[in-house]
Amino acid sequence: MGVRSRTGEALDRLEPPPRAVDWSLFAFVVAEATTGLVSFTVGVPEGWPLFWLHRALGVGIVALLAWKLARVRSRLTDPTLWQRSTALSVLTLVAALGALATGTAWVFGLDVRVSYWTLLSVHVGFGLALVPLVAAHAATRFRVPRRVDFERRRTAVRYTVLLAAGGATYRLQQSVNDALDTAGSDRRFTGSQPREGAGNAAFPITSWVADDPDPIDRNEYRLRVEGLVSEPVELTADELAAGHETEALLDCTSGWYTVQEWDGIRVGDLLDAAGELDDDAAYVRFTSVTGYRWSLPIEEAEKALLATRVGGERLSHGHGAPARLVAPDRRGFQWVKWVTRVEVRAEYDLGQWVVTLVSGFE
Ligand SMILES: Nc1nc2c(c(=O)[nH]1)N[C@H]1C(S)=C(S)[C@@H](COP(=O)(O)O)O[C@H]1N2
Ligand SMILES: [Mo]
Repeated sequence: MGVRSRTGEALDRLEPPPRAVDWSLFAFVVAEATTGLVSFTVGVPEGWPLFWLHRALGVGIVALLAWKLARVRSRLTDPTLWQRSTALSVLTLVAALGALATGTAWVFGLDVRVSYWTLLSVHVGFGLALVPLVAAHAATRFRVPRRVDFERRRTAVRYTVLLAAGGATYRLQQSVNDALDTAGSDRRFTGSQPREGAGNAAFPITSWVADDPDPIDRNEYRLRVEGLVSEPVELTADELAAGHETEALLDCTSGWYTVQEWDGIRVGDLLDAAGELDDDAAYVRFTSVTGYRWSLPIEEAEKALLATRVGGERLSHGHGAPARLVAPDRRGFQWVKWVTRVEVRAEYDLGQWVVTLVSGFE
């Protein structure tokens, strides 16, 4: 028996029953959206398993989709079998292939940009579109899953093999990157690609949908430090240029990272300037002139920096002048630009998740 037919046989044995393939596809897509979104909040290397899981699940979807397409092919290719729901099925397939293709191209280090969107942002777009499409598609063809479809031992073996194969495929892919020395070989564990050089021009300006304020007049600028402090203060831009330096890595969820020397004032020193902290002080909230905001637990905030300079240059407007938050180990979207207010608070700020998406809209 040849290697080919033996692999084929192994694949056949791995193939779940049709209903199980359908439900697994649904579950895998939901798991992909979840791991993908959660990964956006992970900036420390210990978070790597989440990124591996996301990639392994993606390889699993390729296998599931192949089994599914082999089964339903005629429903798509034979016009006499077309139904109203076929259009939705095709749309779902297109989104799935789009997400898989962009994800795959991204891990191989392909660095095409669609205007200012990176391939990774396009991947996220396809992925987010896929969730409601898969849900609607499942609803039109709903079949209650049966216990026989998920017979316990076989199911456990199947999905373990599927995910392990996914992980192995990803490992193999990394070796290919290293051997070919593609842009993919410099990626961080988050998948982000490097932007080299020092200073304002070395890395892109990245802002959310409508967060685009007018340049702030340095002489009129004041930073308010307030909240649960005994002596709220206002500081000028010059007072923030305290000469405290730190090297930190900015990793944007659109798929790039840069290591820069940042210069400014330690947030701990900033808080000292505002007197004593209240006993309830637990978070520090950084708010932009646009309303964009993020909070850090107080111990972490004290070690963070409010930067006025990058790579030896005064921060440019686009990068958040006069002052922006530098929060090591946090993803880029938490590094608030154009900070005008630092507030000590007792409570976690749930609203920040919404505000960062919609700030800047009038
Ligand atoms: N006020 C404000 N701060 C912001 C943003 C924004 O849209 N508005 N974008 C964030 C995102 S998504 C990233 S990755 C970094 C990018 O910083 P840069 O534009 O200096 O590269 O800023 C963060 N700070
Ligand atoms: Mo970002």
